[in-house]
Amino acid sequence: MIINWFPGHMKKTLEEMQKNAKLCDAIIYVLDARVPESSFNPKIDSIVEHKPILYVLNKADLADENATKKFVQKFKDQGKNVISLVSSESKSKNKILDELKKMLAEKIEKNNNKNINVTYKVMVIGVPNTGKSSIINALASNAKTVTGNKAGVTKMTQWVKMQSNFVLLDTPGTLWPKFEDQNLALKLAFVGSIKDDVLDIEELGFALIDYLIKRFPKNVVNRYGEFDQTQELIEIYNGFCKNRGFILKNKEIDYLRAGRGFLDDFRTGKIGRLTLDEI
Ligand SMILES: Nc1nc2c(ncn2[C@@H]2O[C@H](COP(=O)(O)OP(=O)(O)OP(=O)(O)O)[C@@H](O)[C@H]2O)c(=O)[nH]1
Ligand SMILES: [Mg+2]
Repeated sequence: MIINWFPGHMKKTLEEMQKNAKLCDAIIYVLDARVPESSFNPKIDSIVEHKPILYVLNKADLADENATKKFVQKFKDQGKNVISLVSSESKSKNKILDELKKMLAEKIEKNNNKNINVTYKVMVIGVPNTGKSSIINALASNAKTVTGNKAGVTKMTQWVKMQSNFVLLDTPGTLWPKFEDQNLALKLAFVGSIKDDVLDIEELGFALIDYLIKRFPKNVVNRYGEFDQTQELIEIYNGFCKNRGFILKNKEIDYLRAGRGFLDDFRTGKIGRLTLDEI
């Protein structure tokens, strides 16, 4: 399976982002804490490089706590403004606001001294499904954006007001035209940043179990039972499918349901809090 997903709306969004970046005072770059480096979009980096950027490692509740701490430290060592977050937690709002105010302190002070009441524009960007709209909703005063547990929910850019002197620009998740590194693409597919409709779910589920057995064998055993390492992978996989009841009426394995089931288990944290990028 070769993974690529770069529909027309992403190209358009990247062009719009380029224009909006010029108008914005700051950027919130939402990364997935399970893939903090794989969820960097090389196309975005060049668009926003001259702006103050707050990197948010969102979905920290699904990632390995220790790995998140290390990634946050690594980014800080690179001179980045960075926080980790669970968008639905009530403390998240102030955590982001405090950082934005710190980043824009000079500008805010200048404007306050001149007695000018300025509204600061912040563009929220990132690959699909990292929680951009959820974060905006956590920050917004009333107007809400649509969120959903699949990639490609936000279709258009949209300004949303905040209580403080900030407006936020929600943007659709964007990827890039070609994944040179298919292992990286797989990780993005596992966390749900690539629309499932463009993927072969049967194959993806199998690839996920293959990956997890190699990286996190203990978590796999805890969730799906002991397995014999000397067996062929397909035998092990079939065993897990049977353990989880992914069986058709004719007693054959239901590979589609299995693929969906294993992916869902991973994405909802049932296999454990796992960070896929290595640190
Ligand atoms: N576990 C967990 N789920 C989250 C968190 N933040 C968002 N989600 C869920 O992740 C899914 C995607 O959230 P969205 O806010 O729609 O993501 P998005 O980045 O706007 O997605 P696109 O618009 O498709 O690019 C939704 O099901 C959210 O409920 C978080 O901190 N933890
Ligand atoms: Mg969205």
